[in-house]
Amino acid sequence: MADVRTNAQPDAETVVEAPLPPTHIAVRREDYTPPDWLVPETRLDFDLDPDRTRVRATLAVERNGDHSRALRLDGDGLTPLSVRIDGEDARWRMEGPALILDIASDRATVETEVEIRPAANTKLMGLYASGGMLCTQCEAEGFRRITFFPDRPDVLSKYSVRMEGDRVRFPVLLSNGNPVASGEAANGRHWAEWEDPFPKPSYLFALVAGDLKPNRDSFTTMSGRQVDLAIWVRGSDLPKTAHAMASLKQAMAWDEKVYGREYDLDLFNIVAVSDFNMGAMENKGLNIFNSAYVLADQETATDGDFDNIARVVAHEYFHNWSGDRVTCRDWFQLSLKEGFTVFRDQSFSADIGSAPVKRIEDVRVLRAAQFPEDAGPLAHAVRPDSYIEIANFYTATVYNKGAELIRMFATVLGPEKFRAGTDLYFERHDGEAATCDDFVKALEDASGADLSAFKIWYSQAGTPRVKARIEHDPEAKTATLHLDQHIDPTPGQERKQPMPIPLKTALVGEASGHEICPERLIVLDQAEQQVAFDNVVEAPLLSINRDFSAPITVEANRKPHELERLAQTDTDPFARFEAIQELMMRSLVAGANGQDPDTESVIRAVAATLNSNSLDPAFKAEAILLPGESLIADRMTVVDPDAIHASRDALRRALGSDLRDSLLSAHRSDGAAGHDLSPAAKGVRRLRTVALGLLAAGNEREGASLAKAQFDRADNMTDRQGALGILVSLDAPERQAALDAFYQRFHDDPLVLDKWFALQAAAQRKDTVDAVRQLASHADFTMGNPNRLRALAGTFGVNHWAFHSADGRGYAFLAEMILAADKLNPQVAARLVPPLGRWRRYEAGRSELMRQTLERIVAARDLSKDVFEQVSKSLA
Ligand code: 0A1
Ligand code: ZN
Repeated sequence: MADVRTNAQPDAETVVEAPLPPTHIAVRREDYTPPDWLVPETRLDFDLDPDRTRVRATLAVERNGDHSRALRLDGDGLTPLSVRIDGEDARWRMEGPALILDIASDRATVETEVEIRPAANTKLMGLYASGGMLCTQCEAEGFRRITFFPDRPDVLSKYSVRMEGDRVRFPVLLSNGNPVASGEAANGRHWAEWEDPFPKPSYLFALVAGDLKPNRDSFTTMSGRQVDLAIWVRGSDLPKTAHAMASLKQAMAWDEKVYGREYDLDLFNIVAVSDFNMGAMENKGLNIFNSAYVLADQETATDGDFDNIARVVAHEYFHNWSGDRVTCRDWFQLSLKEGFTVFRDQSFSADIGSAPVKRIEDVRVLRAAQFPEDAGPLAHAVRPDSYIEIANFYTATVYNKGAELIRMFATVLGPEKFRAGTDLYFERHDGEAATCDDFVKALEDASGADLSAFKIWYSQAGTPRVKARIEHDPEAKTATLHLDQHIDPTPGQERKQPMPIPLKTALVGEASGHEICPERLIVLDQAEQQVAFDNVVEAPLLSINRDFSAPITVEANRKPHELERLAQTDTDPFARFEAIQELMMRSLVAGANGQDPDTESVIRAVAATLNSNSLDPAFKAEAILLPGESLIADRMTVVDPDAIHASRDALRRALGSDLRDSLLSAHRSDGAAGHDLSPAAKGVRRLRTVALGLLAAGNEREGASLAKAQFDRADNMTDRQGALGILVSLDAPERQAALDAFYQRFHDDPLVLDKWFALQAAAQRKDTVDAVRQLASHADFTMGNPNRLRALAGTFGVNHWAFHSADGRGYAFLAEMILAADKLNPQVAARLVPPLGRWRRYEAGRSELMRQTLERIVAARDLSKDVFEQVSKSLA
């Protein structure tokens, strides 16, 4: 039955059935129209209580343009308790979840009142309870779960907020902007008022009420203003906030220096919450963080955790300009703020750490998360054309490929013109809701460059595959580079156009090892293209897509010995990394296909890297780490997970035993005190564990005892987790001993306990599927906490070999988790689906089991639209 409720016609008989807004139907980009009504001012009044919170909203509304359409206020699960227009009780009706008001005048004051139940909000969207506090998450469409509002990013409003709540339970009351007043109220309650002078879309609204303690600091901006900073956490977590605070100040200084962006309020608050669907949220002046991206100390956080905190703190802070001051017109433009902001946080991390290693890490993430997206049933463009549930589009494509797109603009324009372009973008669109086209236009206008050809990167999905072949004419001392590009069809895009692909390219002399033709930027923009090189004085080796200048895959006709040579001589660190990885990949794919894996060339290349005196340990660690099993799967026509695992295992064993001495000395290398977070010390620790992993592959007994020794001696979580991560995959008594010791020591720390779950879900063992099932019944497991669910089910889903157990038990387990989680938190449940989605690529037995599993999920009753979209698209 259509969900039509109204106050004007309370009798069911007389209710005219309005068409139900279809919920599982796609929203399309081409249907965008400007808002019918604007809301220049919004006043919110919260009477806070976990069980029943009253929300009164007073909206100053203004007709936008010449039309007579009603005012439509989005709602989600809300029932109006009262609706007033200009102070009078008003007639209203519901269309599905939305509140519809007919307003005759062009301006009006609309007041609504609703009651919501934060403690019962398991979706963690809107106002919800977490660890005794109340907090909000509104992006993308959570605000409509708090109050009726035109909940779309192009309706910008100035907010003033009053909240009242129990003084003991909620001593701290925060919202966006600046505090303007506070006081005591009756019955042990108190109140606070906040005002945000910057108009913002509803998705940036935030409120926090809880018993929190601040780590306070301050930052003086480039124009000499003092900004008060505070990171709010539970009192016992205060000692773990130093790194986040230091990162925040670094990020503020960096954005001034690199982008000329100054912070604009006098106050910047960060709050850590334990239950959060994503990483963090950039609400204006009041960022809300998953505690995993705030809390860290040497004992409980790894180097990777510290890096992630700096990255996410910077990311959210950078959104103040790329997202808040200039926001998105509609959700199809999501990459306008996310791709750009990821690019900004990547550049920041590169600047404060090791740039080459950061670039390798970023490409690793892209290949692991985005390339599979582009190659599977959920492929979509950086600027998608349609969605059923926008929460499903916070993807590696929108974020990470979006960042690569911005990086290509920066590469093509060069740093000065790119900066002029971003300056113009911020200036031109300050206070507006903009589009991806606006961004490109600003870059073009400021630089004089024509970037129109590059816009196809926003609209065309799929990863281009570039074939490259170099032909040398020794007589003429010339070389010709033959390039062609191809993109496989993706859903809804059968035919692909050639894309402009910026390729940083150089030629390296095979004999001399010198760069004989210096790096140049080639833009491949045809299906096929040839590029001439002069002065090619010796046989050349092709160094292409240096620094990963384009998000593509390259198939170059390079022989193993040429790759080996490049791995030792290429002056571009990324290209050097690529050469060795390509060598490994070819060996692994050959092995998995039952062909000769040519292990010798890999062993020589790894040995040369390990023993090099000029390479730093962090780079060595990245270079000698074998490509993961899913990456190998991406290279196979028909995926056989057992064959891939066997091939990878064999290569690791060979490396471990043949290079034992070099690996041992890398493992033992010193110079990394546990508290030392310098890039150099992190590199030493990283190599220590990567080497240990190979040693354990070569000799399980020796590996187990070395790993246990590292575990027992560790004075930091990096070494401890690294050792445990190796032990969990071994059949050794040290394994259980270490797992138990870890649990005993850390079971009271939820973030560390997440690691304990995740490490076991990642174990390379036949019985991992049984282990995860048992862990799902562990007393410390809960589906209600997204971090815990991801640690177990999310990690297991990407444990290629274990998940793809031939009997289908891995699929069955994940399906159970998805269906159970969907009842509580659809957003998080939907994010578990993609590993099942690639069923077409697997060998027949698994493929059929995966498909059946998806069918079973989609047949479930009351499936959320989040999971419905992911599963139905995976089956289509
Ligand atoms: N804009 C945030 C990501 C984010 C998106 C949706 C959320 O809802 C649960 C939460 C956070 C960012 O890019 O950091
Ligand atoms: Zn973001």
